[in-house]
Amino acid sequence: MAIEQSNCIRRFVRTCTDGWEQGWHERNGGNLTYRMSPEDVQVCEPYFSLDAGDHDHQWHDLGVTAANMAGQFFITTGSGKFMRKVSVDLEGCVGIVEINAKGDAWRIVWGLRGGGRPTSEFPTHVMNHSVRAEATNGANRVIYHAHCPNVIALSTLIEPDARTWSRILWKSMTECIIIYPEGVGVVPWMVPGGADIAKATCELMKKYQACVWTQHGLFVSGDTFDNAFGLMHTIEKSAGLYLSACAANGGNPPTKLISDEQLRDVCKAFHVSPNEDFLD
Ligand code: 2HA
Ligand code: ZN
Repeated sequence: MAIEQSNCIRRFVRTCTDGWEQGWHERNGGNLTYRMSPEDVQVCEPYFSLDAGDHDHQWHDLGVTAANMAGQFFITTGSGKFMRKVSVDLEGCVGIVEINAKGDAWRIVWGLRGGGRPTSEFPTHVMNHSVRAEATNGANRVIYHAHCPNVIALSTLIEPDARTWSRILWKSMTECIIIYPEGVGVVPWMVPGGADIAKATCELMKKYQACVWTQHGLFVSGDTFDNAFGLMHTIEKSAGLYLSACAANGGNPPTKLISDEQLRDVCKAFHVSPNEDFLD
């Protein structure tokens, strides 16, 4: 077997390709990380290497500390790498990174050949893995960031407010509230790749599975690649439906959005508890 055939790498690559095909990843836009299970590590370990020459093998400061991520291994897209190229140049675009025993440094153990580094959002991803693992009792393994065009367009029109966003998204497509009954968090416009956006996102991800990054895109989590991708897709589609309905209505908000009562009925039928703060 080659490492390319492992389930975790196959699913990682498929997610990158799916996101590219959706039009979410212009140039080097977006990034994906996966926290490997012990079985994943066992399957991939024979391919790990700490020899100089294959890739940078030094420990590097993470810039933050995530104690519950100590000793974990992550598959990550590389800084400046293109999602479009992941399926054709896996070892150049993607790496496996180990977190040290203190949870404050990383080193590459596989991939990112030719001097590659983990995504510029790696500290943000690791901090959010830490928060989501805590919030889901270890179930969450995927953090995914994409430049979804409809979400970005909508963020240029409405206030960066979680209640406003959640209501619009829930009310534009019936099954949204089943997928994210807690709603979505919203991070106001911030410089990407820094400590501030990492902290702001982490604070919100204690409560939400997904956060809008105003005029930038979407940041989601999930237990599996399918669920993280599906959440991204559901939110992006709903934002697009709202925008098309506004356009079809001469630029005015749609007149027949799903009512609060209907949202409650859906929740009842599907046994989910909505975030009551966001319902009238
Ligand atoms: O990886 O999308 O937010 C490039 C980005 C940073
Ligand atoms: Zn981005």
